Amino acid sequence: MDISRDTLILMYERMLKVRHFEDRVKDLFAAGEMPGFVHLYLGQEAVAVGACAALNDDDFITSTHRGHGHIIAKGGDMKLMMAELYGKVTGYNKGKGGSMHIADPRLGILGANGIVGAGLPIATGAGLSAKLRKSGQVATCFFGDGASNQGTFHEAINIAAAFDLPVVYVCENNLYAVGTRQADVRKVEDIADRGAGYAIPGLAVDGNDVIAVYEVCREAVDRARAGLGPTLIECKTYRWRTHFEGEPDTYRPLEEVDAWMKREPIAPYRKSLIDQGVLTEAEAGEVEADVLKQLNEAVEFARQSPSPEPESALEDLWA
Ligand SMILES: Cc1ncc(C[n+]2csc(CCOP(=O)(O)OP(=O)(O)O)c2C)c(N)n1
Ligand SMILES: [Mg+2]
Repeated sequence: MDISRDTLILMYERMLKVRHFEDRVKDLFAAGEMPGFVHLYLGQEAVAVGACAALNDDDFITSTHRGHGHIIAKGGDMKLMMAELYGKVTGYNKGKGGSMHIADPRLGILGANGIVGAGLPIATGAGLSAKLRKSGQVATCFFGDGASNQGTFHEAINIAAAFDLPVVYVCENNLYAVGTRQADVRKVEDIADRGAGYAIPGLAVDGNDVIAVYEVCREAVDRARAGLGPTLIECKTYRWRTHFEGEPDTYRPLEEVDAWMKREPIAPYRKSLIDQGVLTEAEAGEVEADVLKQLNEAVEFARQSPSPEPESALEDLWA
């Protein structure tokens, strides 16, 4: 598949943004600078970035409780995200939503979501809306292996298949739902095989290979835009951290974590870009330095922003 130089570099930059953003949030959360809960996306960068690079700016995504990576990958603003995590009035939701409720309708980001499986019907509705309006838009739905055992998965994909809706269902199979190992609660090996139950394509892909994710998603997006209906894509990946920050890591063999961390997605991609002459070593370093500069600015912006006034607590509750 032909992939433009701009797209190749964008994917490198966005994966670095996700990696550094999450790494910094890990430290800031541990230092007690942020309230609430954070679920980090470290290790899964190639999924969000590969899938979103196949979308246009006005296409939709739905996200999950582990949403920072999806939001950055769709072009979300790190300053507004960081301020939201700090609970500041300058954040995406004026500091009232926190990590699990970040949305940006201008970028087609229909929201992170603390309810497991809730993004599936929302993305399906966005697909139905696009079809009825003949807008040509596509909705990509991110969800976990755990969510694929929820009723919403089956209901949403059934109706999307029956109506040929322009939706790409991207399952991030990171082997666990909190501390439950998926092999203990699911009989099928590949979640992708469940596509057969709805007569739609179901494809499994290495979720740590950004090019593989991009290619399979672009084909699914093209299919969706052509009116040929939804696709189910299972990305095999792993989360490096525990389910949420602060939870003890007692349920995973250390060797398993180590083995997956050795298969990290960014360094080999960077090497391949340099080997192919897409970027020089120096240019690759400049991209990373610029990401770190933007991130430092986002943290300073968040720290220096004011908290919401108590009187505003009941504003913005209804739309
Ligand atoms: C409807 C619902 N059930 C249970 C929970 C509690 N919960 C939060 S995340 C999670 C696991 C989700 O696992 P998965 O879908 O694999 O996503 P991952 O955390 O691995 O990214 C559970 C059970 C919830 N938030 N919502
Ligand atoms: Mg999971």
